[in-house]
Amino acid sequence: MYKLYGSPGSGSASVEAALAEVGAHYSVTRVNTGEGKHLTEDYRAINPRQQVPALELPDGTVMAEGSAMMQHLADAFPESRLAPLPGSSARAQHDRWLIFMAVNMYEGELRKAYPGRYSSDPEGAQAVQASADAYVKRHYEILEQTIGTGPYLFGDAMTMADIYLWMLASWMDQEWLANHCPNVFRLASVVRARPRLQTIHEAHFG
Ligand SMILES: N[C@@H](CCC(=O)N[C@@H](CS)C(=O)NCC(=O)O)C(=O)O
Repeated sequence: MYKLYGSPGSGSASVEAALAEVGAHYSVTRVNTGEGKHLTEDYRAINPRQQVPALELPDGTVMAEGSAMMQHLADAFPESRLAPLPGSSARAQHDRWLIFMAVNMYEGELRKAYPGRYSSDPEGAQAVQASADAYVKRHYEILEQTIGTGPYLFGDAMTMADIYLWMLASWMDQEWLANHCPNVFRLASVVRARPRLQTIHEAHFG
């Protein structure tokens, strides 16, 4: 049994969706970051960065970093075919784009969400947010060129990278996305419509 620590609308959405898609037995423990529930000593013992998601594996070990969880779940449930085989060049491309999203786009979203952490100037929040917004959008435009005819990043087969992109895309201004990145917009809509993901989408992003 997997135990996911997550918060509505947060980076735990992609891991919850991945757990559902692979057919894992899992539970979700809500650590509502909007209410500061991640700032307790009990939660620090689970994730020293006091962030969600955190994932307890069936053997009781705990991991952080959502993108690593996605890779782990793909490998732990190979029959779900949610990532190419480890060691293949297709897998190298899959991991490349998954990490591209995690270290650039998700990271940029954090600068938009927590600008005070990125400037010692109390007046600096708006500038941090504006440059982060441009940074995130530049990476969406790179991804947009990569998708091609789709419907997924790698053609007909959905992978963990698509689930991750659905989550990130749900954080974006939908009008901007539809106008500037129609391939990403379409991909996210296709992922959202998958039977196992519809209720998860509703619960996280309404
Ligand atoms: N690098 C981490 C980032 C996790 C993260 O920043 N989570 C946010 C929610 S989306 C969080 O817990 N925010 C609360 C905080 O940082 O105080 C990952 O990819 O999993």
